[in-house]
Amino acid sequence: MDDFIDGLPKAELHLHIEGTLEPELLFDLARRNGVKIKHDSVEKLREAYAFENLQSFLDIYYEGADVLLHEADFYDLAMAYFRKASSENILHAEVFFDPQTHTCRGVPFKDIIMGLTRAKEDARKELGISVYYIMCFLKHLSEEDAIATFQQSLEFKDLIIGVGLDSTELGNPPAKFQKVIQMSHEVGYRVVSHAGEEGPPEYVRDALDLLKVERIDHGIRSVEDKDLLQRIAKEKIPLTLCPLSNCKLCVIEKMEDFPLKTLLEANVCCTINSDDPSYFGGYIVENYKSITKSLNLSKEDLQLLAKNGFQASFAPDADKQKWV
Ligand code: ES4
Ligand code: ZN
Repeated sequence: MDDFIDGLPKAELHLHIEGTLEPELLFDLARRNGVKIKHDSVEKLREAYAFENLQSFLDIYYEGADVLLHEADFYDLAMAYFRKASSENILHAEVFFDPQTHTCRGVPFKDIIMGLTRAKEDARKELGISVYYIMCFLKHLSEEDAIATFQQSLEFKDLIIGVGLDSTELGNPPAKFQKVIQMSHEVGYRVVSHAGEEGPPEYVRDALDLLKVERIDHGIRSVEDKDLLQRIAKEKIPLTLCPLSNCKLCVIEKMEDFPLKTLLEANVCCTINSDDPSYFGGYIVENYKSITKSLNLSKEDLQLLAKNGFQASFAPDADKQKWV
């Protein structure tokens, strides 16, 4: 089964590039940029990766991102991920980045997007992977801040396929970002949002009704609401699920509780993804292997999940036909 998973052509639709920052690269960049870090070794830093909930993770994750300062840092970060992704037989990746995490420290938007774009082009040439970037607005910041970020992005609109919403969910409902998401639709950005990770099913419903999102990132708490589940299936709204993430952030108690079977039985388009692999103990292959073992999945289940990844992507139909 492990060989089957390794060999399966896969798409990655839910991955935060800042969440691929491995401790080794973090220390290299800290040295290169003269940034001080709290932990004094790679091992000590890894030991700190024990989380109680989403917020306890986010605090450490934003601290880690402090080492990213220059165009070359974003290039190195993304290139390291694309090499890893290619080694796991990922053919297409739609990658989140959080500009506000960096612009608030004085990093120019241009340096972020140019470093990422140079990596995307090299990944296509050297590894044959196709990559899109999705810019996320941080939910714990104000909508005004998101609008300012949206404005900054317009100069680079052709380099960004769409927008998403991530970071602290509880207390930051979809309604808070209605204006900036409306503006995003108007300029032709595709729209996705994290919802129903820690937040209730109502947040998923509001993401659909108020924000008109095309995909829901996580969305597992939708299983608590039968009508919502039926709607997600009927409207073919894909969920980008991240099993190891949900375990590490205590959204579920153990992998056996991951509600994949309930979702599949309700005919929901499920995809498997890695979220923040450096922090959650594994990349996409580990996510597939973990659910396969805990939920006793068949090869047919795995084939469906991998195919859904391509179908739910923003790639043109011609590319999808090539992949599935
Ligand atoms: C995230 Cl797991 C998760 N949830 C929400 N926002 C995020 N940003 C990075 N990882
Ligand atoms: Zn995420």
